[in-house]
Amino acid sequence: EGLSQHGATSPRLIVVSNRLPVTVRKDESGEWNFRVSSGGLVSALAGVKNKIPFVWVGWTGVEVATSEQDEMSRRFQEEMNCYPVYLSAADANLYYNGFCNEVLWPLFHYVPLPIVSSDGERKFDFKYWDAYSKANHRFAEAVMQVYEPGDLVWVQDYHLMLLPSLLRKRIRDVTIGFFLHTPFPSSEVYRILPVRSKVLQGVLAADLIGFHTYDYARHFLSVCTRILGLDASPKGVTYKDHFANVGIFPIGIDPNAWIKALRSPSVKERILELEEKFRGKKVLLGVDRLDYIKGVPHKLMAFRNLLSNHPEWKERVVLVQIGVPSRTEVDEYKKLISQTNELVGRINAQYGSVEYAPIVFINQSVNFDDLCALYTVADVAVVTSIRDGMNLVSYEYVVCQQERHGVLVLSEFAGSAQSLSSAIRVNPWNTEELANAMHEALTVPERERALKHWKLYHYVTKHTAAFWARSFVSELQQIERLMKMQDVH
Ligand code: GDG
Repeated sequence: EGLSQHGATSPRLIVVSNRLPVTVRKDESGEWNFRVSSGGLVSALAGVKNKIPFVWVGWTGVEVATSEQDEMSRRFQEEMNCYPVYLSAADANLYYNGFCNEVLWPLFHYVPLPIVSSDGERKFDFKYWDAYSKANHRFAEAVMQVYEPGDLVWVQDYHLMLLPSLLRKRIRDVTIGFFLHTPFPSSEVYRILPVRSKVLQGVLAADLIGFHTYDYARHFLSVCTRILGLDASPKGVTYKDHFANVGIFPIGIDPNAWIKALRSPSVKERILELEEKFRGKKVLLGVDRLDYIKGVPHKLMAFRNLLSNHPEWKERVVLVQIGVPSRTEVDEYKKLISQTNELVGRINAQYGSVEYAPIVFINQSVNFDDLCALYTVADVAVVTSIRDGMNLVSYEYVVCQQERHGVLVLSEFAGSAQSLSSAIRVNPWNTEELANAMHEALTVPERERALKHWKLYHYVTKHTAAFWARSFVSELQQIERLMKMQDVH
């Protein structure tokens, strides 16, 4: 146990994701600064650390001159166990903004490609595809630099769908896992993708393909049958003599990080300040990256209906909406910022007064303490995604509501709606229904709130990020063992 077949070192988990969990920036003196970020994947992997050591491969997020790369790689490796992938700014733009975020992201969230883009050109640009393929090759080369026989490779998300096959070509018996953090769409939407077969074939070289929900897995399997004509069973798909297992691994959060923060003096102080600020008012809260999949305009319009249908709420309810800037180089996201600002302005102008602005829109990221405090003081959290792989905000709100038992309004199009059945579930496209749900949420009696909360809390604290990572990695290890046994025979 603990020794790889080659005896020297124990096998590691090589995690590959688009970005490393580190923000790299050049300071004024020209020195590179590294700041480790505390993303969801980081806390998830903390849950497997004592099971298997891991290293991380990913893009730096910035262009680094060739002359500086060796030194940077050395620092990454020594300080953080990370192996950077370098991309030129031009390639990164076509790969990341282009193929990932203008093609795959919208399509996987049921937003089909526009017939013509704003500059009158065809939307699907093969330059994007070439850059995507080139970037995936770069990641494959980076993994090859790190890989030692016996290591497991775990590829994350839609940015790297060709990577499993590129690795398989280089190392025949490598064990590869792939996890998709977004939804996987129905075959009728997926088939729009001009390079649909190539993308599928890329992923199918993995040994285990994981999704958040049963529906995403089901869509994937039927796409394999309908587009590639493959035999699929609920367990997986065979493609060219290789069996790709398919599994469902719903991600979660690290509840303890939030529970601990809620006990800290700085968060407690922030809670008191916010309570004072919102005294006499109910608080609805939205926390989203400013992405069109989050349905922020849908939420604002429903909130407007709440104010017009229920004038009694005037001056007595506030919607605090965090909209963290995201992918601001992509046209659709630029449009969304101005639409959101305009809608907020109009609603505040129509329903506000000298003392009262019904919507507080924060178009910035807030710090962790503030976020904890906001989750705590909010009477209702409103998640209105038009599609969302899972949606961790809904979970975070639940763990911060242990004392107050706030109510969660949750879109049925978020993956988390599959498990959080005690939320008030809504169709965000039905503005009137969403407005009614907000009203209902604001008026649920305490006994009912406590019961609903208890059920939600139970789920969120059990299905954690660490549990997700552990389940995926143990399944992958089991598959590896089975494969080795078959090789022996
Ligand atoms: C993708 C999928 C899937 C937000 N604002 C602030 C802030 N946040 C943090 C939240 C939460 C995270 O960002 C957002 O996570 P979500 O899961 O809600 O959404 P995506 O970013 O779209 O993530 C999603 C996820 O991958 C995991 O598989 O669930 O469906 O789309 O943790 O707390 N954090 C801070 N300030 C903010 O202003 N500090």
